[in-house]
Amino acid sequence: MDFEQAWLSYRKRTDDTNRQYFAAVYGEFEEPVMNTAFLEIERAAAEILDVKTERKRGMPEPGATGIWLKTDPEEALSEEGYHISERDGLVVIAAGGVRGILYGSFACIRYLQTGRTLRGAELRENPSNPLRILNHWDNMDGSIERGYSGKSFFFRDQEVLINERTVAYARLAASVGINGVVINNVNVRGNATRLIEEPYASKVAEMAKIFADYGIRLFLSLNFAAPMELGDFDTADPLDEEVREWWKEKMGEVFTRIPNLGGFLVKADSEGRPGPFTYGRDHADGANMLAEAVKPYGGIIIWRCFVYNCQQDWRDYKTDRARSGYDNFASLDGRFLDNVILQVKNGPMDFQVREPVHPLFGGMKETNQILEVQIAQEYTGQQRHVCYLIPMFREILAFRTYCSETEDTVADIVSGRTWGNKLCGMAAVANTGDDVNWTGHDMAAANLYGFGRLSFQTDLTAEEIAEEWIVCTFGDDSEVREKILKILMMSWPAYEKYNAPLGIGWMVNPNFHYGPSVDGYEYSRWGTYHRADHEGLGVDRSDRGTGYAMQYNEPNASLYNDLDSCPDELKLFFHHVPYTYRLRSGKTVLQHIYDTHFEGVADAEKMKELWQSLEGKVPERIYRRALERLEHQVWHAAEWRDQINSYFFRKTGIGDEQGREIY
Ligand code: GCW
Repeated sequence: MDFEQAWLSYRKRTDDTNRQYFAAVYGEFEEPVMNTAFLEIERAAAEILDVKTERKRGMPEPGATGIWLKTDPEEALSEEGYHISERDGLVVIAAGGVRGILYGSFACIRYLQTGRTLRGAELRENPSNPLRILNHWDNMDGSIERGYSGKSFFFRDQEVLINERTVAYARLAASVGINGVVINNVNVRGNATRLIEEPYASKVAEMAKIFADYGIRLFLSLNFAAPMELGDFDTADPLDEEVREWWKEKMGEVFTRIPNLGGFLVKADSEGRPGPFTYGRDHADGANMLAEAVKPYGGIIIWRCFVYNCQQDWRDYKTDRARSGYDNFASLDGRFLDNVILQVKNGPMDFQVREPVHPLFGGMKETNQILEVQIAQEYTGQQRHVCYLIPMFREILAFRTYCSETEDTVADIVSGRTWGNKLCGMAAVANTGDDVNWTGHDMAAANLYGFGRLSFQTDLTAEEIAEEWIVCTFGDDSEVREKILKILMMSWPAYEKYNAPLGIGWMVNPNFHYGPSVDGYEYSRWGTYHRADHEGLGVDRSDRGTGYAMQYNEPNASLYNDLDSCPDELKLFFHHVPYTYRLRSGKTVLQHIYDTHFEGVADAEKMKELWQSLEGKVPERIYRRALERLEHQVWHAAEWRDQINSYFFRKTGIGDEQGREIY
């Protein structure tokens, strides 16, 4: 099987002070996750230290050295939390539950990978977010919606695929703290609707077992119209008694067949998918019907809020796609059952390189919420451009919503700190496929690694996460570390610079969402406009325009509503402004566009040069693969620069203050 181990490709370390600990592991290993923890420690010890680990049942004798895996309800730890402490040659990994033991074990392995000694170690972690989920948009024919790293490793030719890669994937996910995985596309079509039935369900159960051994719960995306497609109903009305009965029975079957199933993710009434609207019902009716049916089995329903009118008339200046999430869901606050979670994209549009934070965060007080981000780089360079997204996610998490006096950030809300709820967390649309390196661009693995680490430990900085990933992946040569860190940290700002300016977004080729096309979506039905004319551009979302800004709590509403106080980077998202308007930076909008587009390309060149200076210091195959992409990125960034700059030069007739070439 042709795949690498990404950050778990262990390299030897000879000069290690950690050998003594890894020679013996104490504990009870019957429970499958405990057994996994042992096997992982054993494997790391063999591959990194050349040490053979002995499995020792029970408690260590006084004076013994090694690692003791100890579930300990006495410790002030959540079920997934762990406490690592070393004294006199014995490392104790104490945890609230078996998954905590597994995460603690991977944390110990990170000590090895990053060359830190466990002597005197003292580390206590409780995960920040209860749910840390990857959403795969994989289809049963093996394709992946918005997939940029090859084909699905979950499905092939309408079959569920289980092989070595399944386990390798579970290891990668668990090693960074992922505890939930949705294996199929939210657009549930064709045979995917049947995943809840035989013959598929038994295969899904087999996969769920593999994941369960790594502390991960498997989820499926569900087709709201299943009663019509699988049953013989002519309705899927959530208030129809027979439909409700059908779901209850169906869920009884599914959870019996797939005992480790976590529940379901649902995209309803969105981009042509069926949902409760057809029957004059609302999202609470829809979600609650399913929640009731899965409740007896401890299942949860994750209901997406990506609901908007995708049949808009571009001539219509009043309808605003950005408003739709809030308009559809905010008034339903308090109506969802407690095993329903609303999953909200980070911004109100769709994963653009820059968007304001979605106003549903802080807009609902009695509803469980998951923050959905996208590490599949649909709009951020499709894993051909480097774009390290963790700095963006950190900004989103730190956003103050003003929904309460304290603990009001997005991180507070989705961790459960604000309202005290337990079902909440973070989800990422995954960036994996069956490419040999999992993520197409080798650098994109930093987003996969980073999402897991950040969702587990939200207080880690983007730099800390990047450095950890670099050292685990490439070793700890200081030049390699510094240069790759530099590339990663400059990559999102660079992408933003040569992309659509100042928060407006969407200047991409329709459908594929790759490459510049300023008017690509301007006269379409998707609600994604920049409204550029010869005088200015941007969408008026203030109270004089669509009113979107007023969906925020104060003082955010006023901050965005007012042209001058609105932050530069979001100016065109909230306002239609003249090209000659001076930003807070002192530059005119037009000159800002020119400057950032020239800078963005220079940044891309810089990233390529930094990488080239590492030739011979990183593995040759990785060097080549990434170089090819960086070369493409430089070329493609120039394409972005020249199309965007020329477009605005032609619209305005105003040249660049510095006289640089515009076409
Ligand atoms: O970003 C859009 C994508 C669709 C996707 C949709 C969604 C799965 O272009 O491909 O569909 O979002 O999030 O549901």
